[in-house]
Amino acid sequence: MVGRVGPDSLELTEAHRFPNRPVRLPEGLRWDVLGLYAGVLDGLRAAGQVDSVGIDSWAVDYGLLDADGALLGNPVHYRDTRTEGVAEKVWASVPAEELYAATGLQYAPFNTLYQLRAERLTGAHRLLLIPDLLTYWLTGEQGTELTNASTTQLIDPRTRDWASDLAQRLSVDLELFAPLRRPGEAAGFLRPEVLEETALKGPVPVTAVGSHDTASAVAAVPAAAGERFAYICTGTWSLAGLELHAPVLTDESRAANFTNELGLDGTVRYLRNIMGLWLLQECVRAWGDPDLGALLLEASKVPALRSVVDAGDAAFLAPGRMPERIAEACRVSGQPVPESPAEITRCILDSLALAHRRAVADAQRLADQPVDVVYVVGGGTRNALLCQLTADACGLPVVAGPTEAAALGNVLVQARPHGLVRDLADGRRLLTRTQPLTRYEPRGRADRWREAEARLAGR
Ligand code: LRH
Repeated sequence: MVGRVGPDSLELTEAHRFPNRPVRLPEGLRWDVLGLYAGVLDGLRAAGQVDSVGIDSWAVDYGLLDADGALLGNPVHYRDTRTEGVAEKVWASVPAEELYAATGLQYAPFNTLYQLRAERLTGAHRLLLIPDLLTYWLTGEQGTELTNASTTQLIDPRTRDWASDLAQRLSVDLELFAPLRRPGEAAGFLRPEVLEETALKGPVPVTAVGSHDTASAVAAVPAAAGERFAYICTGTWSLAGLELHAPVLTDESRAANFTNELGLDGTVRYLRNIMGLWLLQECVRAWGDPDLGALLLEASKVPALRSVVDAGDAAFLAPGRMPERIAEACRVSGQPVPESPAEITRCILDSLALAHRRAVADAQRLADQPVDVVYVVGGGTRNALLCQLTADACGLPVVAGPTEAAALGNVLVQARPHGLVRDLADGRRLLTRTQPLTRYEPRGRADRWREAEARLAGR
């Protein structure tokens, strides 16, 4: 994506798009990270001359480098099964309560900390999270960007630095990680070979951004200063919660599985992971990629809330057989079993809206921070039915947009050292003035959502 930022303008254009296809090998699910890097180079070539480059990606995953800086094997996908049963081993050394008090991170089987427990570290001298790995290949310089580092479960959200005592207790060698760098800091320059391959003229600086895609997406929530808002970053995942100025580390918050990831300018992303459109993406893949617009139209005509599943359930994490798994979840909870693609799609969208409702309500309660509006950003903003259902379920207006929130949040941070954007609030002002947004008012009966919620809770 190429961003153009001026004092009163912000434009994004797509230079190049390529699929990110995980690969199933006999040893497990892996990322094709060389393919991704090649895609990045193609993108830079297609973009043409730029003043700055910044990289963000999904969280928690990493590549290991040997003493010469060469990649040791294909990075493991966080949906791989290697972390099954690993958390319990970690909790035997440090109980889950203590882990949460020290890091504020939700339990997810794929947190880097658990992955490391399942890792063979022989010969590994350095661990680089995915965006840091791509940045290293572009610049030759190694660093660990803070917002993404906060998803490793090795960062203390109060000090915004490594949780060294915890690492020591768990025998994690923090020397594996390159020094922390913060969004807005310089991350090097494109290497001469990269310039040659992309036909760009140097020097081209690379800037550390909120390299966790969700940090960048939250930075692009077009809220006004002083507004009381919740956000939902929708895409493969739904990340729903609040922006706070201090972490919530209570045991109640842990039990509700809320996470305290780090955002820009000293903020905390207090949110819950919900399976998101992954549920639909996997079904669509199983159905041989039917026309999505037609499917959503049909789904809008299916009666609402007939069957719902728990869209926060880690049972939906792994790929494969998704229509069957959803139907099965409805069957075992004694609800009508959705059969046609339209019925299953409706079940997924109702379930996501319900999970959004629960997360937005729980976050307000746990952080004691009420809201008046829900901002929905990311790929799911294209799904009008999901946005409307989310407004209905939350009983709050939804403001949807921008769709390319992560890319915009990324670009806004790069614009800072150029003097074009001062801070988070300034970036958001620019977004509100320049990005098309759609408002959805809540409709329908709130008691129907309460009933569906009770149905799930009573499983
Ligand atoms: C979204 C995301 C999310 C993480 C998950 C692994 O892309 O970064 O914030 O929890 O991927």
